Amino acid sequence: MAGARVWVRDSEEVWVGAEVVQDYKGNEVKVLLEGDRGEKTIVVKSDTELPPLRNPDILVGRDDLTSLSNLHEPAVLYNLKYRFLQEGNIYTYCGIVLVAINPYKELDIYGNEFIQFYSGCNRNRIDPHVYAIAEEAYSSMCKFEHNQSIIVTGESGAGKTVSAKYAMRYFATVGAGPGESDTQMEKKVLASNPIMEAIGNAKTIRNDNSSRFGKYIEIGFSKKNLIIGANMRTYLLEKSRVVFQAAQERNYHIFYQLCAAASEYKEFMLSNPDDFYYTSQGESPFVGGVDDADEFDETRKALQLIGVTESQQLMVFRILAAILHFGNVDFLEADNQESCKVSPDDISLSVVASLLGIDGEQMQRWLCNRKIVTVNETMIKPLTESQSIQARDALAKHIYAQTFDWIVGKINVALHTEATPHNFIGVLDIYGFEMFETNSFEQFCINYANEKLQQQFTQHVFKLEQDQYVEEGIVWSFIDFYDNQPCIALIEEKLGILDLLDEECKMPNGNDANWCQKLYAKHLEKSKHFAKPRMSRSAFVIHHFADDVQYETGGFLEKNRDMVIEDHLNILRASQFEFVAALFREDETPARTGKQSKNYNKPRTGRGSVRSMTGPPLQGAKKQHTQTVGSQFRSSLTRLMQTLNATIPHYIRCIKPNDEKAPFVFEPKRAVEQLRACGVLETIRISSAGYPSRWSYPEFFVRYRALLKPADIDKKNIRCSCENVLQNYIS
Ligand code: AOV
Ligand code: MG
Repeated sequence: MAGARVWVRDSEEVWVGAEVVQDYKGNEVKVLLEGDRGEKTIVVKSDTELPPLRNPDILVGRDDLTSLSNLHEPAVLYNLKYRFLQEGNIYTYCGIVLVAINPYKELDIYGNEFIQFYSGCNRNRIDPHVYAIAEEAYSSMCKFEHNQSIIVTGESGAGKTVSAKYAMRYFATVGAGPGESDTQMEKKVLASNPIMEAIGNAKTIRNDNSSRFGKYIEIGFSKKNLIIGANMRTYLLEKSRVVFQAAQERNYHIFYQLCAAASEYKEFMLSNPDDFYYTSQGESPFVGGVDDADEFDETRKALQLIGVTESQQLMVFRILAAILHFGNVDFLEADNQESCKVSPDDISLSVVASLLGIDGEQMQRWLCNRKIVTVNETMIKPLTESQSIQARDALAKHIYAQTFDWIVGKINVALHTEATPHNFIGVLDIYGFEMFETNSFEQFCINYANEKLQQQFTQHVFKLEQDQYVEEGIVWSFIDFYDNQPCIALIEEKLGILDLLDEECKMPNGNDANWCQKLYAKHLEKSKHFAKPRMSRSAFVIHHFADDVQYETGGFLEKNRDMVIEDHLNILRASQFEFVAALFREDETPARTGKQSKNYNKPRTGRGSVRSMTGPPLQGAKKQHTQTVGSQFRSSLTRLMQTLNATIPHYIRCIKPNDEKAPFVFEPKRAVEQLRACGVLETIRISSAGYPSRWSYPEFFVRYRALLKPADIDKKNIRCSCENVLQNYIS
């Protein structure tokens, strides 16, 4: 074995190249490491096992990882790194998956000429690209008349939203009718992006433009494969961000955009984001390289394009400005600390009242008191200062969520088509797996969604593999693959985490601590995906497919209940502005999210009980949603999986190569973590456990014909010639 080129584990580089210099001694192999690293003795499991073998140089830089002869983690990592650093290629295939490494640099590979180039091309003949995947989906739709989806995954900041936007741009271009179309449908489809980013994206420590909601947009095509409409479903907006931001983070972009245009809207009395509690907590009001005023212009243009009139825009901005002022409402605690009132010298509430056209006195009253209705009487109970702050924040979140939903509804109306699309291509862009210092309900839901997508992916790949074997008549028994069903079961099944959370929410004295104890009692040592952190009695750990995440239970119940006080809503419903009043009337909820019809989601514009993820219905004195946020999310994910499973999926796996957002820097440790987590290596494991090489007869013939004597070559029967090669050389 001396001379064999192998890969050896390394604490920094993960894997380094080496050459075997000495044969086995027991289970030890001596190797010479590349790059002046010297010699090293490594231990292998048995004297028949080699360290992973390196591929011949001719294969380095292959654009499809599954075409590598030696298919394993070091080969994959090296190949991706080589393409990324040496060739500046961010895209590589791994079988059916497109791996995209975030370059953190504008690349000149997305212009219209590239779209034209990829259009109509078979992916095997051209460089991997998000446009190639989009083309594959488009042509597959045209050919098979089947719905498709593009599923983009990857951790926060990996490049999902960027990839999804390019995919949408591709469809908008190839699916546009000839000449200038009257409806400008494709322009409207694209205009939805800046709007949704303004109201649903924010700066986090992981990503300056982090999506804080999930989105599945179905682009509908006619029989002639031209775009005729679209429909968007959104998933669980992170509402808590409206009232709270961690250090270095921001609220939703739209608030800063609005502040940047303060001078245009004098009546809103806006100023610097630093002046508002809701936009200053992160102490980081700017995003590098972003001009909020310019972005705001783009947001407004896009709103105009999808048909939000200027007066409607003004109302939306008015409401958003009111939210900022609302966050500045201060309370004065009474001496006995049992009640409070709005500070008399604080004008914020009166600004809110005038902006929203509501009764400020009433609002003041119901911010500081609560009505308690019993069988016999109705009592008024004063609230403490912290309860009043909580009530204020809950209402601010609700107002934002209703506005968000109204805009989503408007977009859906604009994208709606009377004709039923012949087929659709769905593009899924959700929030990526994330883990912060402190993780709460939001991270729990986000990571749960990613867990579901991961499962959808492995099941699909697994099934494809199996189908291919059946088709080729190859007999073999299947290997195990990492199945994350037990983790999903822990979260969503009966007496699982969400179920116990809902139970606790129903209890009159339910609280986070009790729920946490119940989780320990039920799942500790019973589920291998559940653990209790050593130093805490108020947190739990889930072993996710991507990583272990510790969740703090504080706040889960409140976020899951998501209650708004009925008296507050009544004040808003009595607004002098019909726009505001309608936003909070139950029966006028505009077209919403999370619903689907059998084939294509017609936007719902009429009245009815369409409820959104972000603004569910309310009932009773202190209204409780018929469904908790967690169980709504669970149902909407189930529906999403059903939709995805009924389409032909195309996967894009985004990789974040470094945490510094540095252009073309590849940290092998970070990359390998994600490759392991996102299923790329799992796919490879499935492939290489079966038959790792897939060659067509012509490909095989071209590569190995040199080994044949002319007499063995039968050009009319390539298959037979291939068999001759094998017969001659494999004994
Ligand atoms: P995400 O969607 O995966 O994160 P984004 O798509 O927002 O991540 O990408 C983060 C940033 O990386 C972008 O704002 C760009 O600056 C850069 N980037 C990503 N892809 C490219 C590309 N192809 N070319 C150039 N720059 C790119 V999150 O929504 O946080 O889960 O929740
Ligand atoms: Mg995103």
